[in-house]
Amino acid sequence: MTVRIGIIGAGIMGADHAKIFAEDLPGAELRLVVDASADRAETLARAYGAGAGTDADALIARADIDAVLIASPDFTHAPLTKACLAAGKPVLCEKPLSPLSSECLEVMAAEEASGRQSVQLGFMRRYDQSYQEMRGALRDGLIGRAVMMHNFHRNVENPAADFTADMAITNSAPHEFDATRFVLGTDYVAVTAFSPQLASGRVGPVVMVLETDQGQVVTIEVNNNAAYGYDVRGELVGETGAVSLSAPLHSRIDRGLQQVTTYAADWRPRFAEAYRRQNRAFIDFVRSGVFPADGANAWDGYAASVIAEAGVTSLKEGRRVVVEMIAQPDFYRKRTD
Ligand code: ISE
Repeated sequence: MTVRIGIIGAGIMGADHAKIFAEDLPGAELRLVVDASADRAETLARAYGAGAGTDADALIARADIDAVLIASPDFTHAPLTKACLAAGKPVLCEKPLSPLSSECLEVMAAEEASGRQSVQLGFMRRYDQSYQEMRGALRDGLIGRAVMMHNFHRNVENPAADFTADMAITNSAPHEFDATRFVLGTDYVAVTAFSPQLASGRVGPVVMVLETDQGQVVTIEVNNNAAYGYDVRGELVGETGAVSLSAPLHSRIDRGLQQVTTYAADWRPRFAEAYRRQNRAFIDFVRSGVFPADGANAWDGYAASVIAEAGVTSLKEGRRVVVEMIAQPDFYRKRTD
């Protein structure tokens, strides 16, 4: 069965997903692209011979659309995901599920009421080989019990003129909130956030110290104005060893008594294979109805959103904030038990 995909949002990520579905996944067909801008939708759709439009609800309702990819602005994610649930369409939603944990709970309630899981969340780092190997090393006992995990997430410059330190926590850091939960298999109980100021007046880095329910400490630096390149690093420290992420490197220049490697300008080259694997898992999910073993679900989206809210409060109020999550519903446990 060929899975006919409709994409909502023709921005950077919509375009990236369109390319993956149209060119890299033989089991998928890109059928329709919609965007608030008709021009943008048409330009993207034309590149892959798909249809174009501006109406997301019409896309979700169309009988010749089997599954939906949401890559529109963050605040639209939860309402559109709920519309997909109401229409019985499997959906891969870009992160975050919502900047508001209350909206994530609404999505979870709607999904549970539908009786089956159909929401996959775009935390693609779960499909990155380096995070997978880090998690594997921990599970295989190669480094003993996990004690700390350090994370660095640096962008060249913040993506939009209205970008704020809060958004570093609600839009960028959710990747780390989720990847660390995925690697450690634990949840968070508290977060303390700091933000050193930049002389340039640009949005400064946000540094968070998080505590897990297993007594581990996790540090996360999100620097959206690092200037020099896209750079994601991480190290998991165990009681008998440590494992670091290693970004794929295809070449290195040696000349003039120097060794030079390059950085990408943004996250797409670094995580290209992870996006492909994630989307392939989504297509398999649509066909089989079996939620992908490594995929992020709405519960994971809720967890990231609760941590982000606590982080924003901590930054604003200059204090350690307790992370309070509801008990994990059985519905979302089935996948791992
Ligand atoms: C951006 O919002 C993303 O979603 C990317 O995946 C991330 O790597 C980037 O740093 C964020 O700013």
